[in-house]
Amino acid sequence: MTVVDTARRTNTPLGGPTLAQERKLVTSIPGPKSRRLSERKAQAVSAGVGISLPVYVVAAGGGVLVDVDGNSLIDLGSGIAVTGVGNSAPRVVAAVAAQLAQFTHTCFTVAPYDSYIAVAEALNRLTPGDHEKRSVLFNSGAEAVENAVKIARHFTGKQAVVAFDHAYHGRTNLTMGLTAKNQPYKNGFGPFAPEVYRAPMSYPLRDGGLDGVAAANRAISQIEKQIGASNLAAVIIEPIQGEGGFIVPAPGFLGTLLAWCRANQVVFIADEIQTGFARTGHMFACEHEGIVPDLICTAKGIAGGLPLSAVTGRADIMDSPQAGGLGGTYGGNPLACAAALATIDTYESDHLVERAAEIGTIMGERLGSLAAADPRIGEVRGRGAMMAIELVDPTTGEPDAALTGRVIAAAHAAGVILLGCGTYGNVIRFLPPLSIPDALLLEGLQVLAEALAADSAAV
Ligand code: PLZ
Repeated sequence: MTVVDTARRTNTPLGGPTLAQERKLVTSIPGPKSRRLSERKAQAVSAGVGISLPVYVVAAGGGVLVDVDGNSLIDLGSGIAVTGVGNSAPRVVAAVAAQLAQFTHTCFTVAPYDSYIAVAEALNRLTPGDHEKRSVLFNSGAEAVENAVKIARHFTGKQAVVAFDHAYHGRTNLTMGLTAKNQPYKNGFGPFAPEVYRAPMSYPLRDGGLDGVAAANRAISQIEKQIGASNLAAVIIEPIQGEGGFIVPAPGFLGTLLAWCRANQVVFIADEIQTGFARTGHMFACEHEGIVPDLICTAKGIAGGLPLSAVTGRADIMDSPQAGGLGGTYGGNPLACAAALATIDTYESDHLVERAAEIGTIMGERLGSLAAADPRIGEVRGRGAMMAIELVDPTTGEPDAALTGRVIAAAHAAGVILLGCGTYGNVIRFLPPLSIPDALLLEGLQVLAEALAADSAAV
């Protein structure tokens, strides 16, 4: 069966590494060669660049990363939700190699090429809604968000933008302003762009069980009183918040907000940079609630690891800016476009939407049974291959960031790459590549279970 074959696949020889799909530690983590590289990094790279797990990678594919010391680690992070199709996925390797031999760059806005158009056509086809759409390509997620805001302002002739509590939209000046969390993203980096406002999010675990419609009405009331729809160009929201803690808003929250935006000539921008491309068990997370955004920002999973991002949306909005108003030297670079076309083909041909849902079932069952027996797991949440646990003090329900840090460190030491997130630093997120074999996924979750058990034994 295709889905299972995909899941069991190790990367084939089309240029991608053929790696044993196993967790194998031959040194302590990090090993001596990685530690030496960390010393060089400290001397050569800005201290502002933090590292979650300082093992230096030499190869990756399927569900593993292999480091310079010869350790093979289980990857439950996908480079932060990027390598959905797996590292060096065979179709991506072949397409990029072929493009590399043809030409590497002309600048699309100087002398164009057809792959850029093909990526735009694919995005227009795949994103929610069957209305007429246009797309524009950039390099990073933050750049896509910046441009979505530019386009919304141009179209509406208005300036204010609303983002939500716990939001993450990037590290450039405007997107730092949209991002909620101070440390480490914003501290000392101001002043931030004007006309950015924050509204309360729906956070079912922590907002007293407010239902989605009530939570949206709370946000809308605040927006109306503090900003006014006549000044508001756009509302931007992650349909499931990523860095903020994999917060899934209560049902009805997104739909109520969208309806208010439509009624008030406010552009509704979905930031699907982390949730997009099969990750949640739909091609886009908005589809879980039948939400059709005006504009949608994508990046990460779009191109199998090559830098590419996009804004896609309603043709009338997207065609508003003057010619020359949108662009950039590298946006929609030919190598990234070749990678994106091969990546999108892989999602579709290998049925990775279904595979993400299957991974969600496996993770949901395993994490659910852990949570049932462990009151420190305050909640298991997420969709498809984007799930998380929120760790709390069982007596007070307060976030337990210290426990979270210890469990992640223990998993790293045991050869499993786990990522933390959350405003309170108490969420562990699971973002496996969709190419991970089931056995490796289950082994990774078993290491998590052992790390949690060992921690409670130690206390
Ligand atoms: N919007 C929803 O998740 C990137 C950030 C990692 P860029 N998230 C990972 C880090 O520490 O910098 C992200 C996101 C959402 C926007 C972005 C920004 O995407 O490609 O990192 O600019």
